[in-house]
Amino acid sequence: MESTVPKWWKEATIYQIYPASFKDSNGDGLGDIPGIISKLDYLKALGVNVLWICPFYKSPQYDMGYDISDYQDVHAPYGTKADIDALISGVHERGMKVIFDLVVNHTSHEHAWFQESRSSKQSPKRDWYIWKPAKMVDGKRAPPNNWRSNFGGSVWQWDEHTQEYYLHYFAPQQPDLNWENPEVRKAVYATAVNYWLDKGVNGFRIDTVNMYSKWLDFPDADIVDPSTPWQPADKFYSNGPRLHEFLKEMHRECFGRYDVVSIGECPNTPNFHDVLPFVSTKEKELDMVIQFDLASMDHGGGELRLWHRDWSLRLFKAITEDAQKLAIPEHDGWCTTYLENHDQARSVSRFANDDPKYRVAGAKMLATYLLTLSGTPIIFQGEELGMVNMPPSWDVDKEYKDLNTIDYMVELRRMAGSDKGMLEKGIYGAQRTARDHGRTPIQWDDSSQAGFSTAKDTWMRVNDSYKEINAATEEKDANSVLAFYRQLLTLRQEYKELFIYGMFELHESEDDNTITYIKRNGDQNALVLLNFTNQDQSFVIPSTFKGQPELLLSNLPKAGKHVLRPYEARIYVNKGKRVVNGA
Ligand code: TEU
Repeated sequence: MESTVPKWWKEATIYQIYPASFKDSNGDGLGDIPGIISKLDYLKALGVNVLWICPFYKSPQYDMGYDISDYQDVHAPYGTKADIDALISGVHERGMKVIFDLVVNHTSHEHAWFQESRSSKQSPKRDWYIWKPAKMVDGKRAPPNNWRSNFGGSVWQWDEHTQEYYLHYFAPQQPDLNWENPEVRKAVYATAVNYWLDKGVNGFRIDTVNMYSKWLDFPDADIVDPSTPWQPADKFYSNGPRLHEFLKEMHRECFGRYDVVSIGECPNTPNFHDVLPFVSTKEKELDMVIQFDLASMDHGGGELRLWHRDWSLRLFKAITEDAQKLAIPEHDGWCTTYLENHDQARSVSRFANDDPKYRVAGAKMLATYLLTLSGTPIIFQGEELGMVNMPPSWDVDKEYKDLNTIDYMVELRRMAGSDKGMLEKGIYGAQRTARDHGRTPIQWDDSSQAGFSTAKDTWMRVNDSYKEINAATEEKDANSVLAFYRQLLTLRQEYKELFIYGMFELHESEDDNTITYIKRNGDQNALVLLNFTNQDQSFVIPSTFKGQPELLLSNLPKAGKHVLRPYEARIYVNKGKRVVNGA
């Protein structure tokens, strides 16, 4: 086999929508479903073909909808069930597809299943969640083990009513379902998955998909921070003993019965060989996964995960090469490529440069990376405008709304005590990497509230940059980040045999400043050159490039001969040799 098997979801470019911040249609300061519908033509014109809608379901919103209390109902401030139907048909009428977010590792504590489960130890649904008696330590009640939850504190929450602890990998308002119980799995498939697939939804992005199967002996984690009882337990949260069995069953009962896409979010799984079984076609589990290696490269690990650390371009390249391997024919899998999502800071601020002098070139350079790789790219809302992080002048305690950041600040203050240096370092970490940065309202124009809302106050403050960075201004500018995304998205489809199905060949893996790769398919090839620095960088055309290089696209005018200017990106192809439909 010369090339991997074509599929619609391989040719997809996904655009991720975070409903709270996309577009407010009724002036309450919060985005909503009619707001999304009003922008479908904008998305069609952008050139993306699949929309991923983050949770819009009924939820008390402790974690922005990742705490669902009814899988079939809609969070009222976002709209109605009829609005969701209109969204699905509006997307389909425009020839695009739509996927939803599937959050079934946990429910909200307000979900009827949990309400019933916590009502008594005899409840028929008691076993639908994970309950454990207290451990007695020195005559005092203690949780069953020392695991720290993803948002800080213990993963165990004491329940007064029935005098037991329940498990929550995330917030206490997000109790983990007991996937060991076949009734739970059946109920999940019917109510959360197939209900929507029957309505014509084209698939799911699946939240924390590798956390379903638990290590039921719940061993204590190693103590890395003696100042707290709660220790990082990342290696225990994920990839439990029955995970692959559960995913095969979900494929059989759900995804395999429809022509849909399944994209699993897969934290704590850095190793290519561990990822392959999830996505290898013959395993019949998932179509692709969202890995975390790039996304967490500049995050501190351990007890304070928002802590900022330096990242290196060498590692960036090695991670890219590893993911691209999943898509080669002998592995028969597929991968995703993304630089942003609702859990991440803005990529131009993280990986390029958000100084106004370099922002446009930097955002276009990253776009070139995102849209020339094999695997399905995911563009996060606002990334196509080159949106940037919240400014450092904003008060972390006032303007950051994410429970993860709020919990982090509590823990930071506890750890820092009177150590001002540590406090400042911790705040700097939030300013670099907090999830809030991706959640500010989309900047549609330069009117007040950036055209996102007519409300006086929006749920999160609009980024100060909106006068300069906004869709309306960029629409009028042929050299804008938005215009460049449109061009690239057109080229990705036009040259799909290279950018989607071509084989990835990394060059200069040891270079700390630039990324160089060839995408190859038979006699055709494209060379991609990316300068990640604010300095000129020289380059050579790799000797394995076949034919005469012709410049296909560059993010800066008048490309010089052997030098890439700051944040310059170029794509060369051997046009003469082009075979149309060579995929
Ligand atoms: O995120 C899962 C996840 O492991 C991280 O990306 C998460 O942001 C981090 O652990 C926080 O410290 C998913 C969702 O994308 C995220 O928004 C939810 O908060 C989380 O699951 C729980 O549903």
